Amino acid sequence: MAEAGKAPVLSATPTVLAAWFCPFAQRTLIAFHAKAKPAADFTIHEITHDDLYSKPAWFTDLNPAGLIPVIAWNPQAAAAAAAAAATGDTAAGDSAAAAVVPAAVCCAVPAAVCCAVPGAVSIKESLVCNDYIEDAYPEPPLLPADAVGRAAARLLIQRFGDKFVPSFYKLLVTQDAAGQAAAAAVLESELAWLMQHMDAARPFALSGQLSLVDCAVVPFLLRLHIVEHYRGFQGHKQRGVAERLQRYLQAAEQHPAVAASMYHPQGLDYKQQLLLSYARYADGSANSLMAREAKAKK
Ligand SMILES: N[C@@H](CCC(=O)N[C@@H](CS)C(=O)NCC(=O)O)C(=O)O
Repeated sequence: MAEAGKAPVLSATPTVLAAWFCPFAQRTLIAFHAKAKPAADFTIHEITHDDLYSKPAWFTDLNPAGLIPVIAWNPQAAAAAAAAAATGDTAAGDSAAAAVVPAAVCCAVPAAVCCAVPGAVSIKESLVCNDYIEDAYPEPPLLPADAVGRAAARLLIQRFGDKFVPSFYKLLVTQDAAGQAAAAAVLESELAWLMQHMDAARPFALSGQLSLVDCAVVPFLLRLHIVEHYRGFQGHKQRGVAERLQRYLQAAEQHPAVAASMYHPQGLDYKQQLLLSYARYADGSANSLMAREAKAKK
């Protein structure tokens, strides 16, 4: 068993709770890498597989749902550290994030982004995290400037989350051939729909620039080899899809923000390790929220 990891020490700059194998966390890492510099502007805290599923208190303190990604920071940490330094209390300064701010400070942030770590802000849900990043870090913009373009982007993101993502998991967790064929048909038609609704002439989904649409869809499109391997999925090779998809993924993988989000902590082959990490979905033994939802879905 992998050794359980440590709790992140929150500072005044955001920490992203992520795992290399998680497509939802990858959405947020792509958006962050597109806008800001890791280490200087944000910290990535890699959660271990064990902690993700055993959910130690420090994790559910940040997100009671026990899901990643989470973006968390402690707005008071800098002030607390400075105050501790001024009084010579270096021990308190070192653990400024741990809880030097009274719990009541939490009331200063809206309840939905408050958490059990006193004073800290905690944002959850990959698409909400990405909207936050877009709002908080304006450059470069990841949405079109015009309202109609923004609506188009949001429709693509919403449909992908409503249809593509559940059918991807459904295809993986379903054990019977008829159920797999039904899920594969939905996945195939959703992939075709997405390709038809992306910009046909330019590299990314909406234009020549990376957008929130790319952040939302690329992590899952990078995992199509998993459904091909375990379920014989061929939808990405269909006419009218294959060529555009190939060009799209080539451009995406070359984008520095996407490239930075494709890592394995021990430096092993990323796509091969991804394949192995989905074995428990394919044999039906995965017990994650997505696996349980997919199994329950008719
Ligand atoms: N709707 C959530 C889904 C996040 C999610 O399911 N993340 C997985 C890792 S890829 C997780 O945290 N799983 C833990 C569990 O299911 O217990 C989002 O978009 O952020």
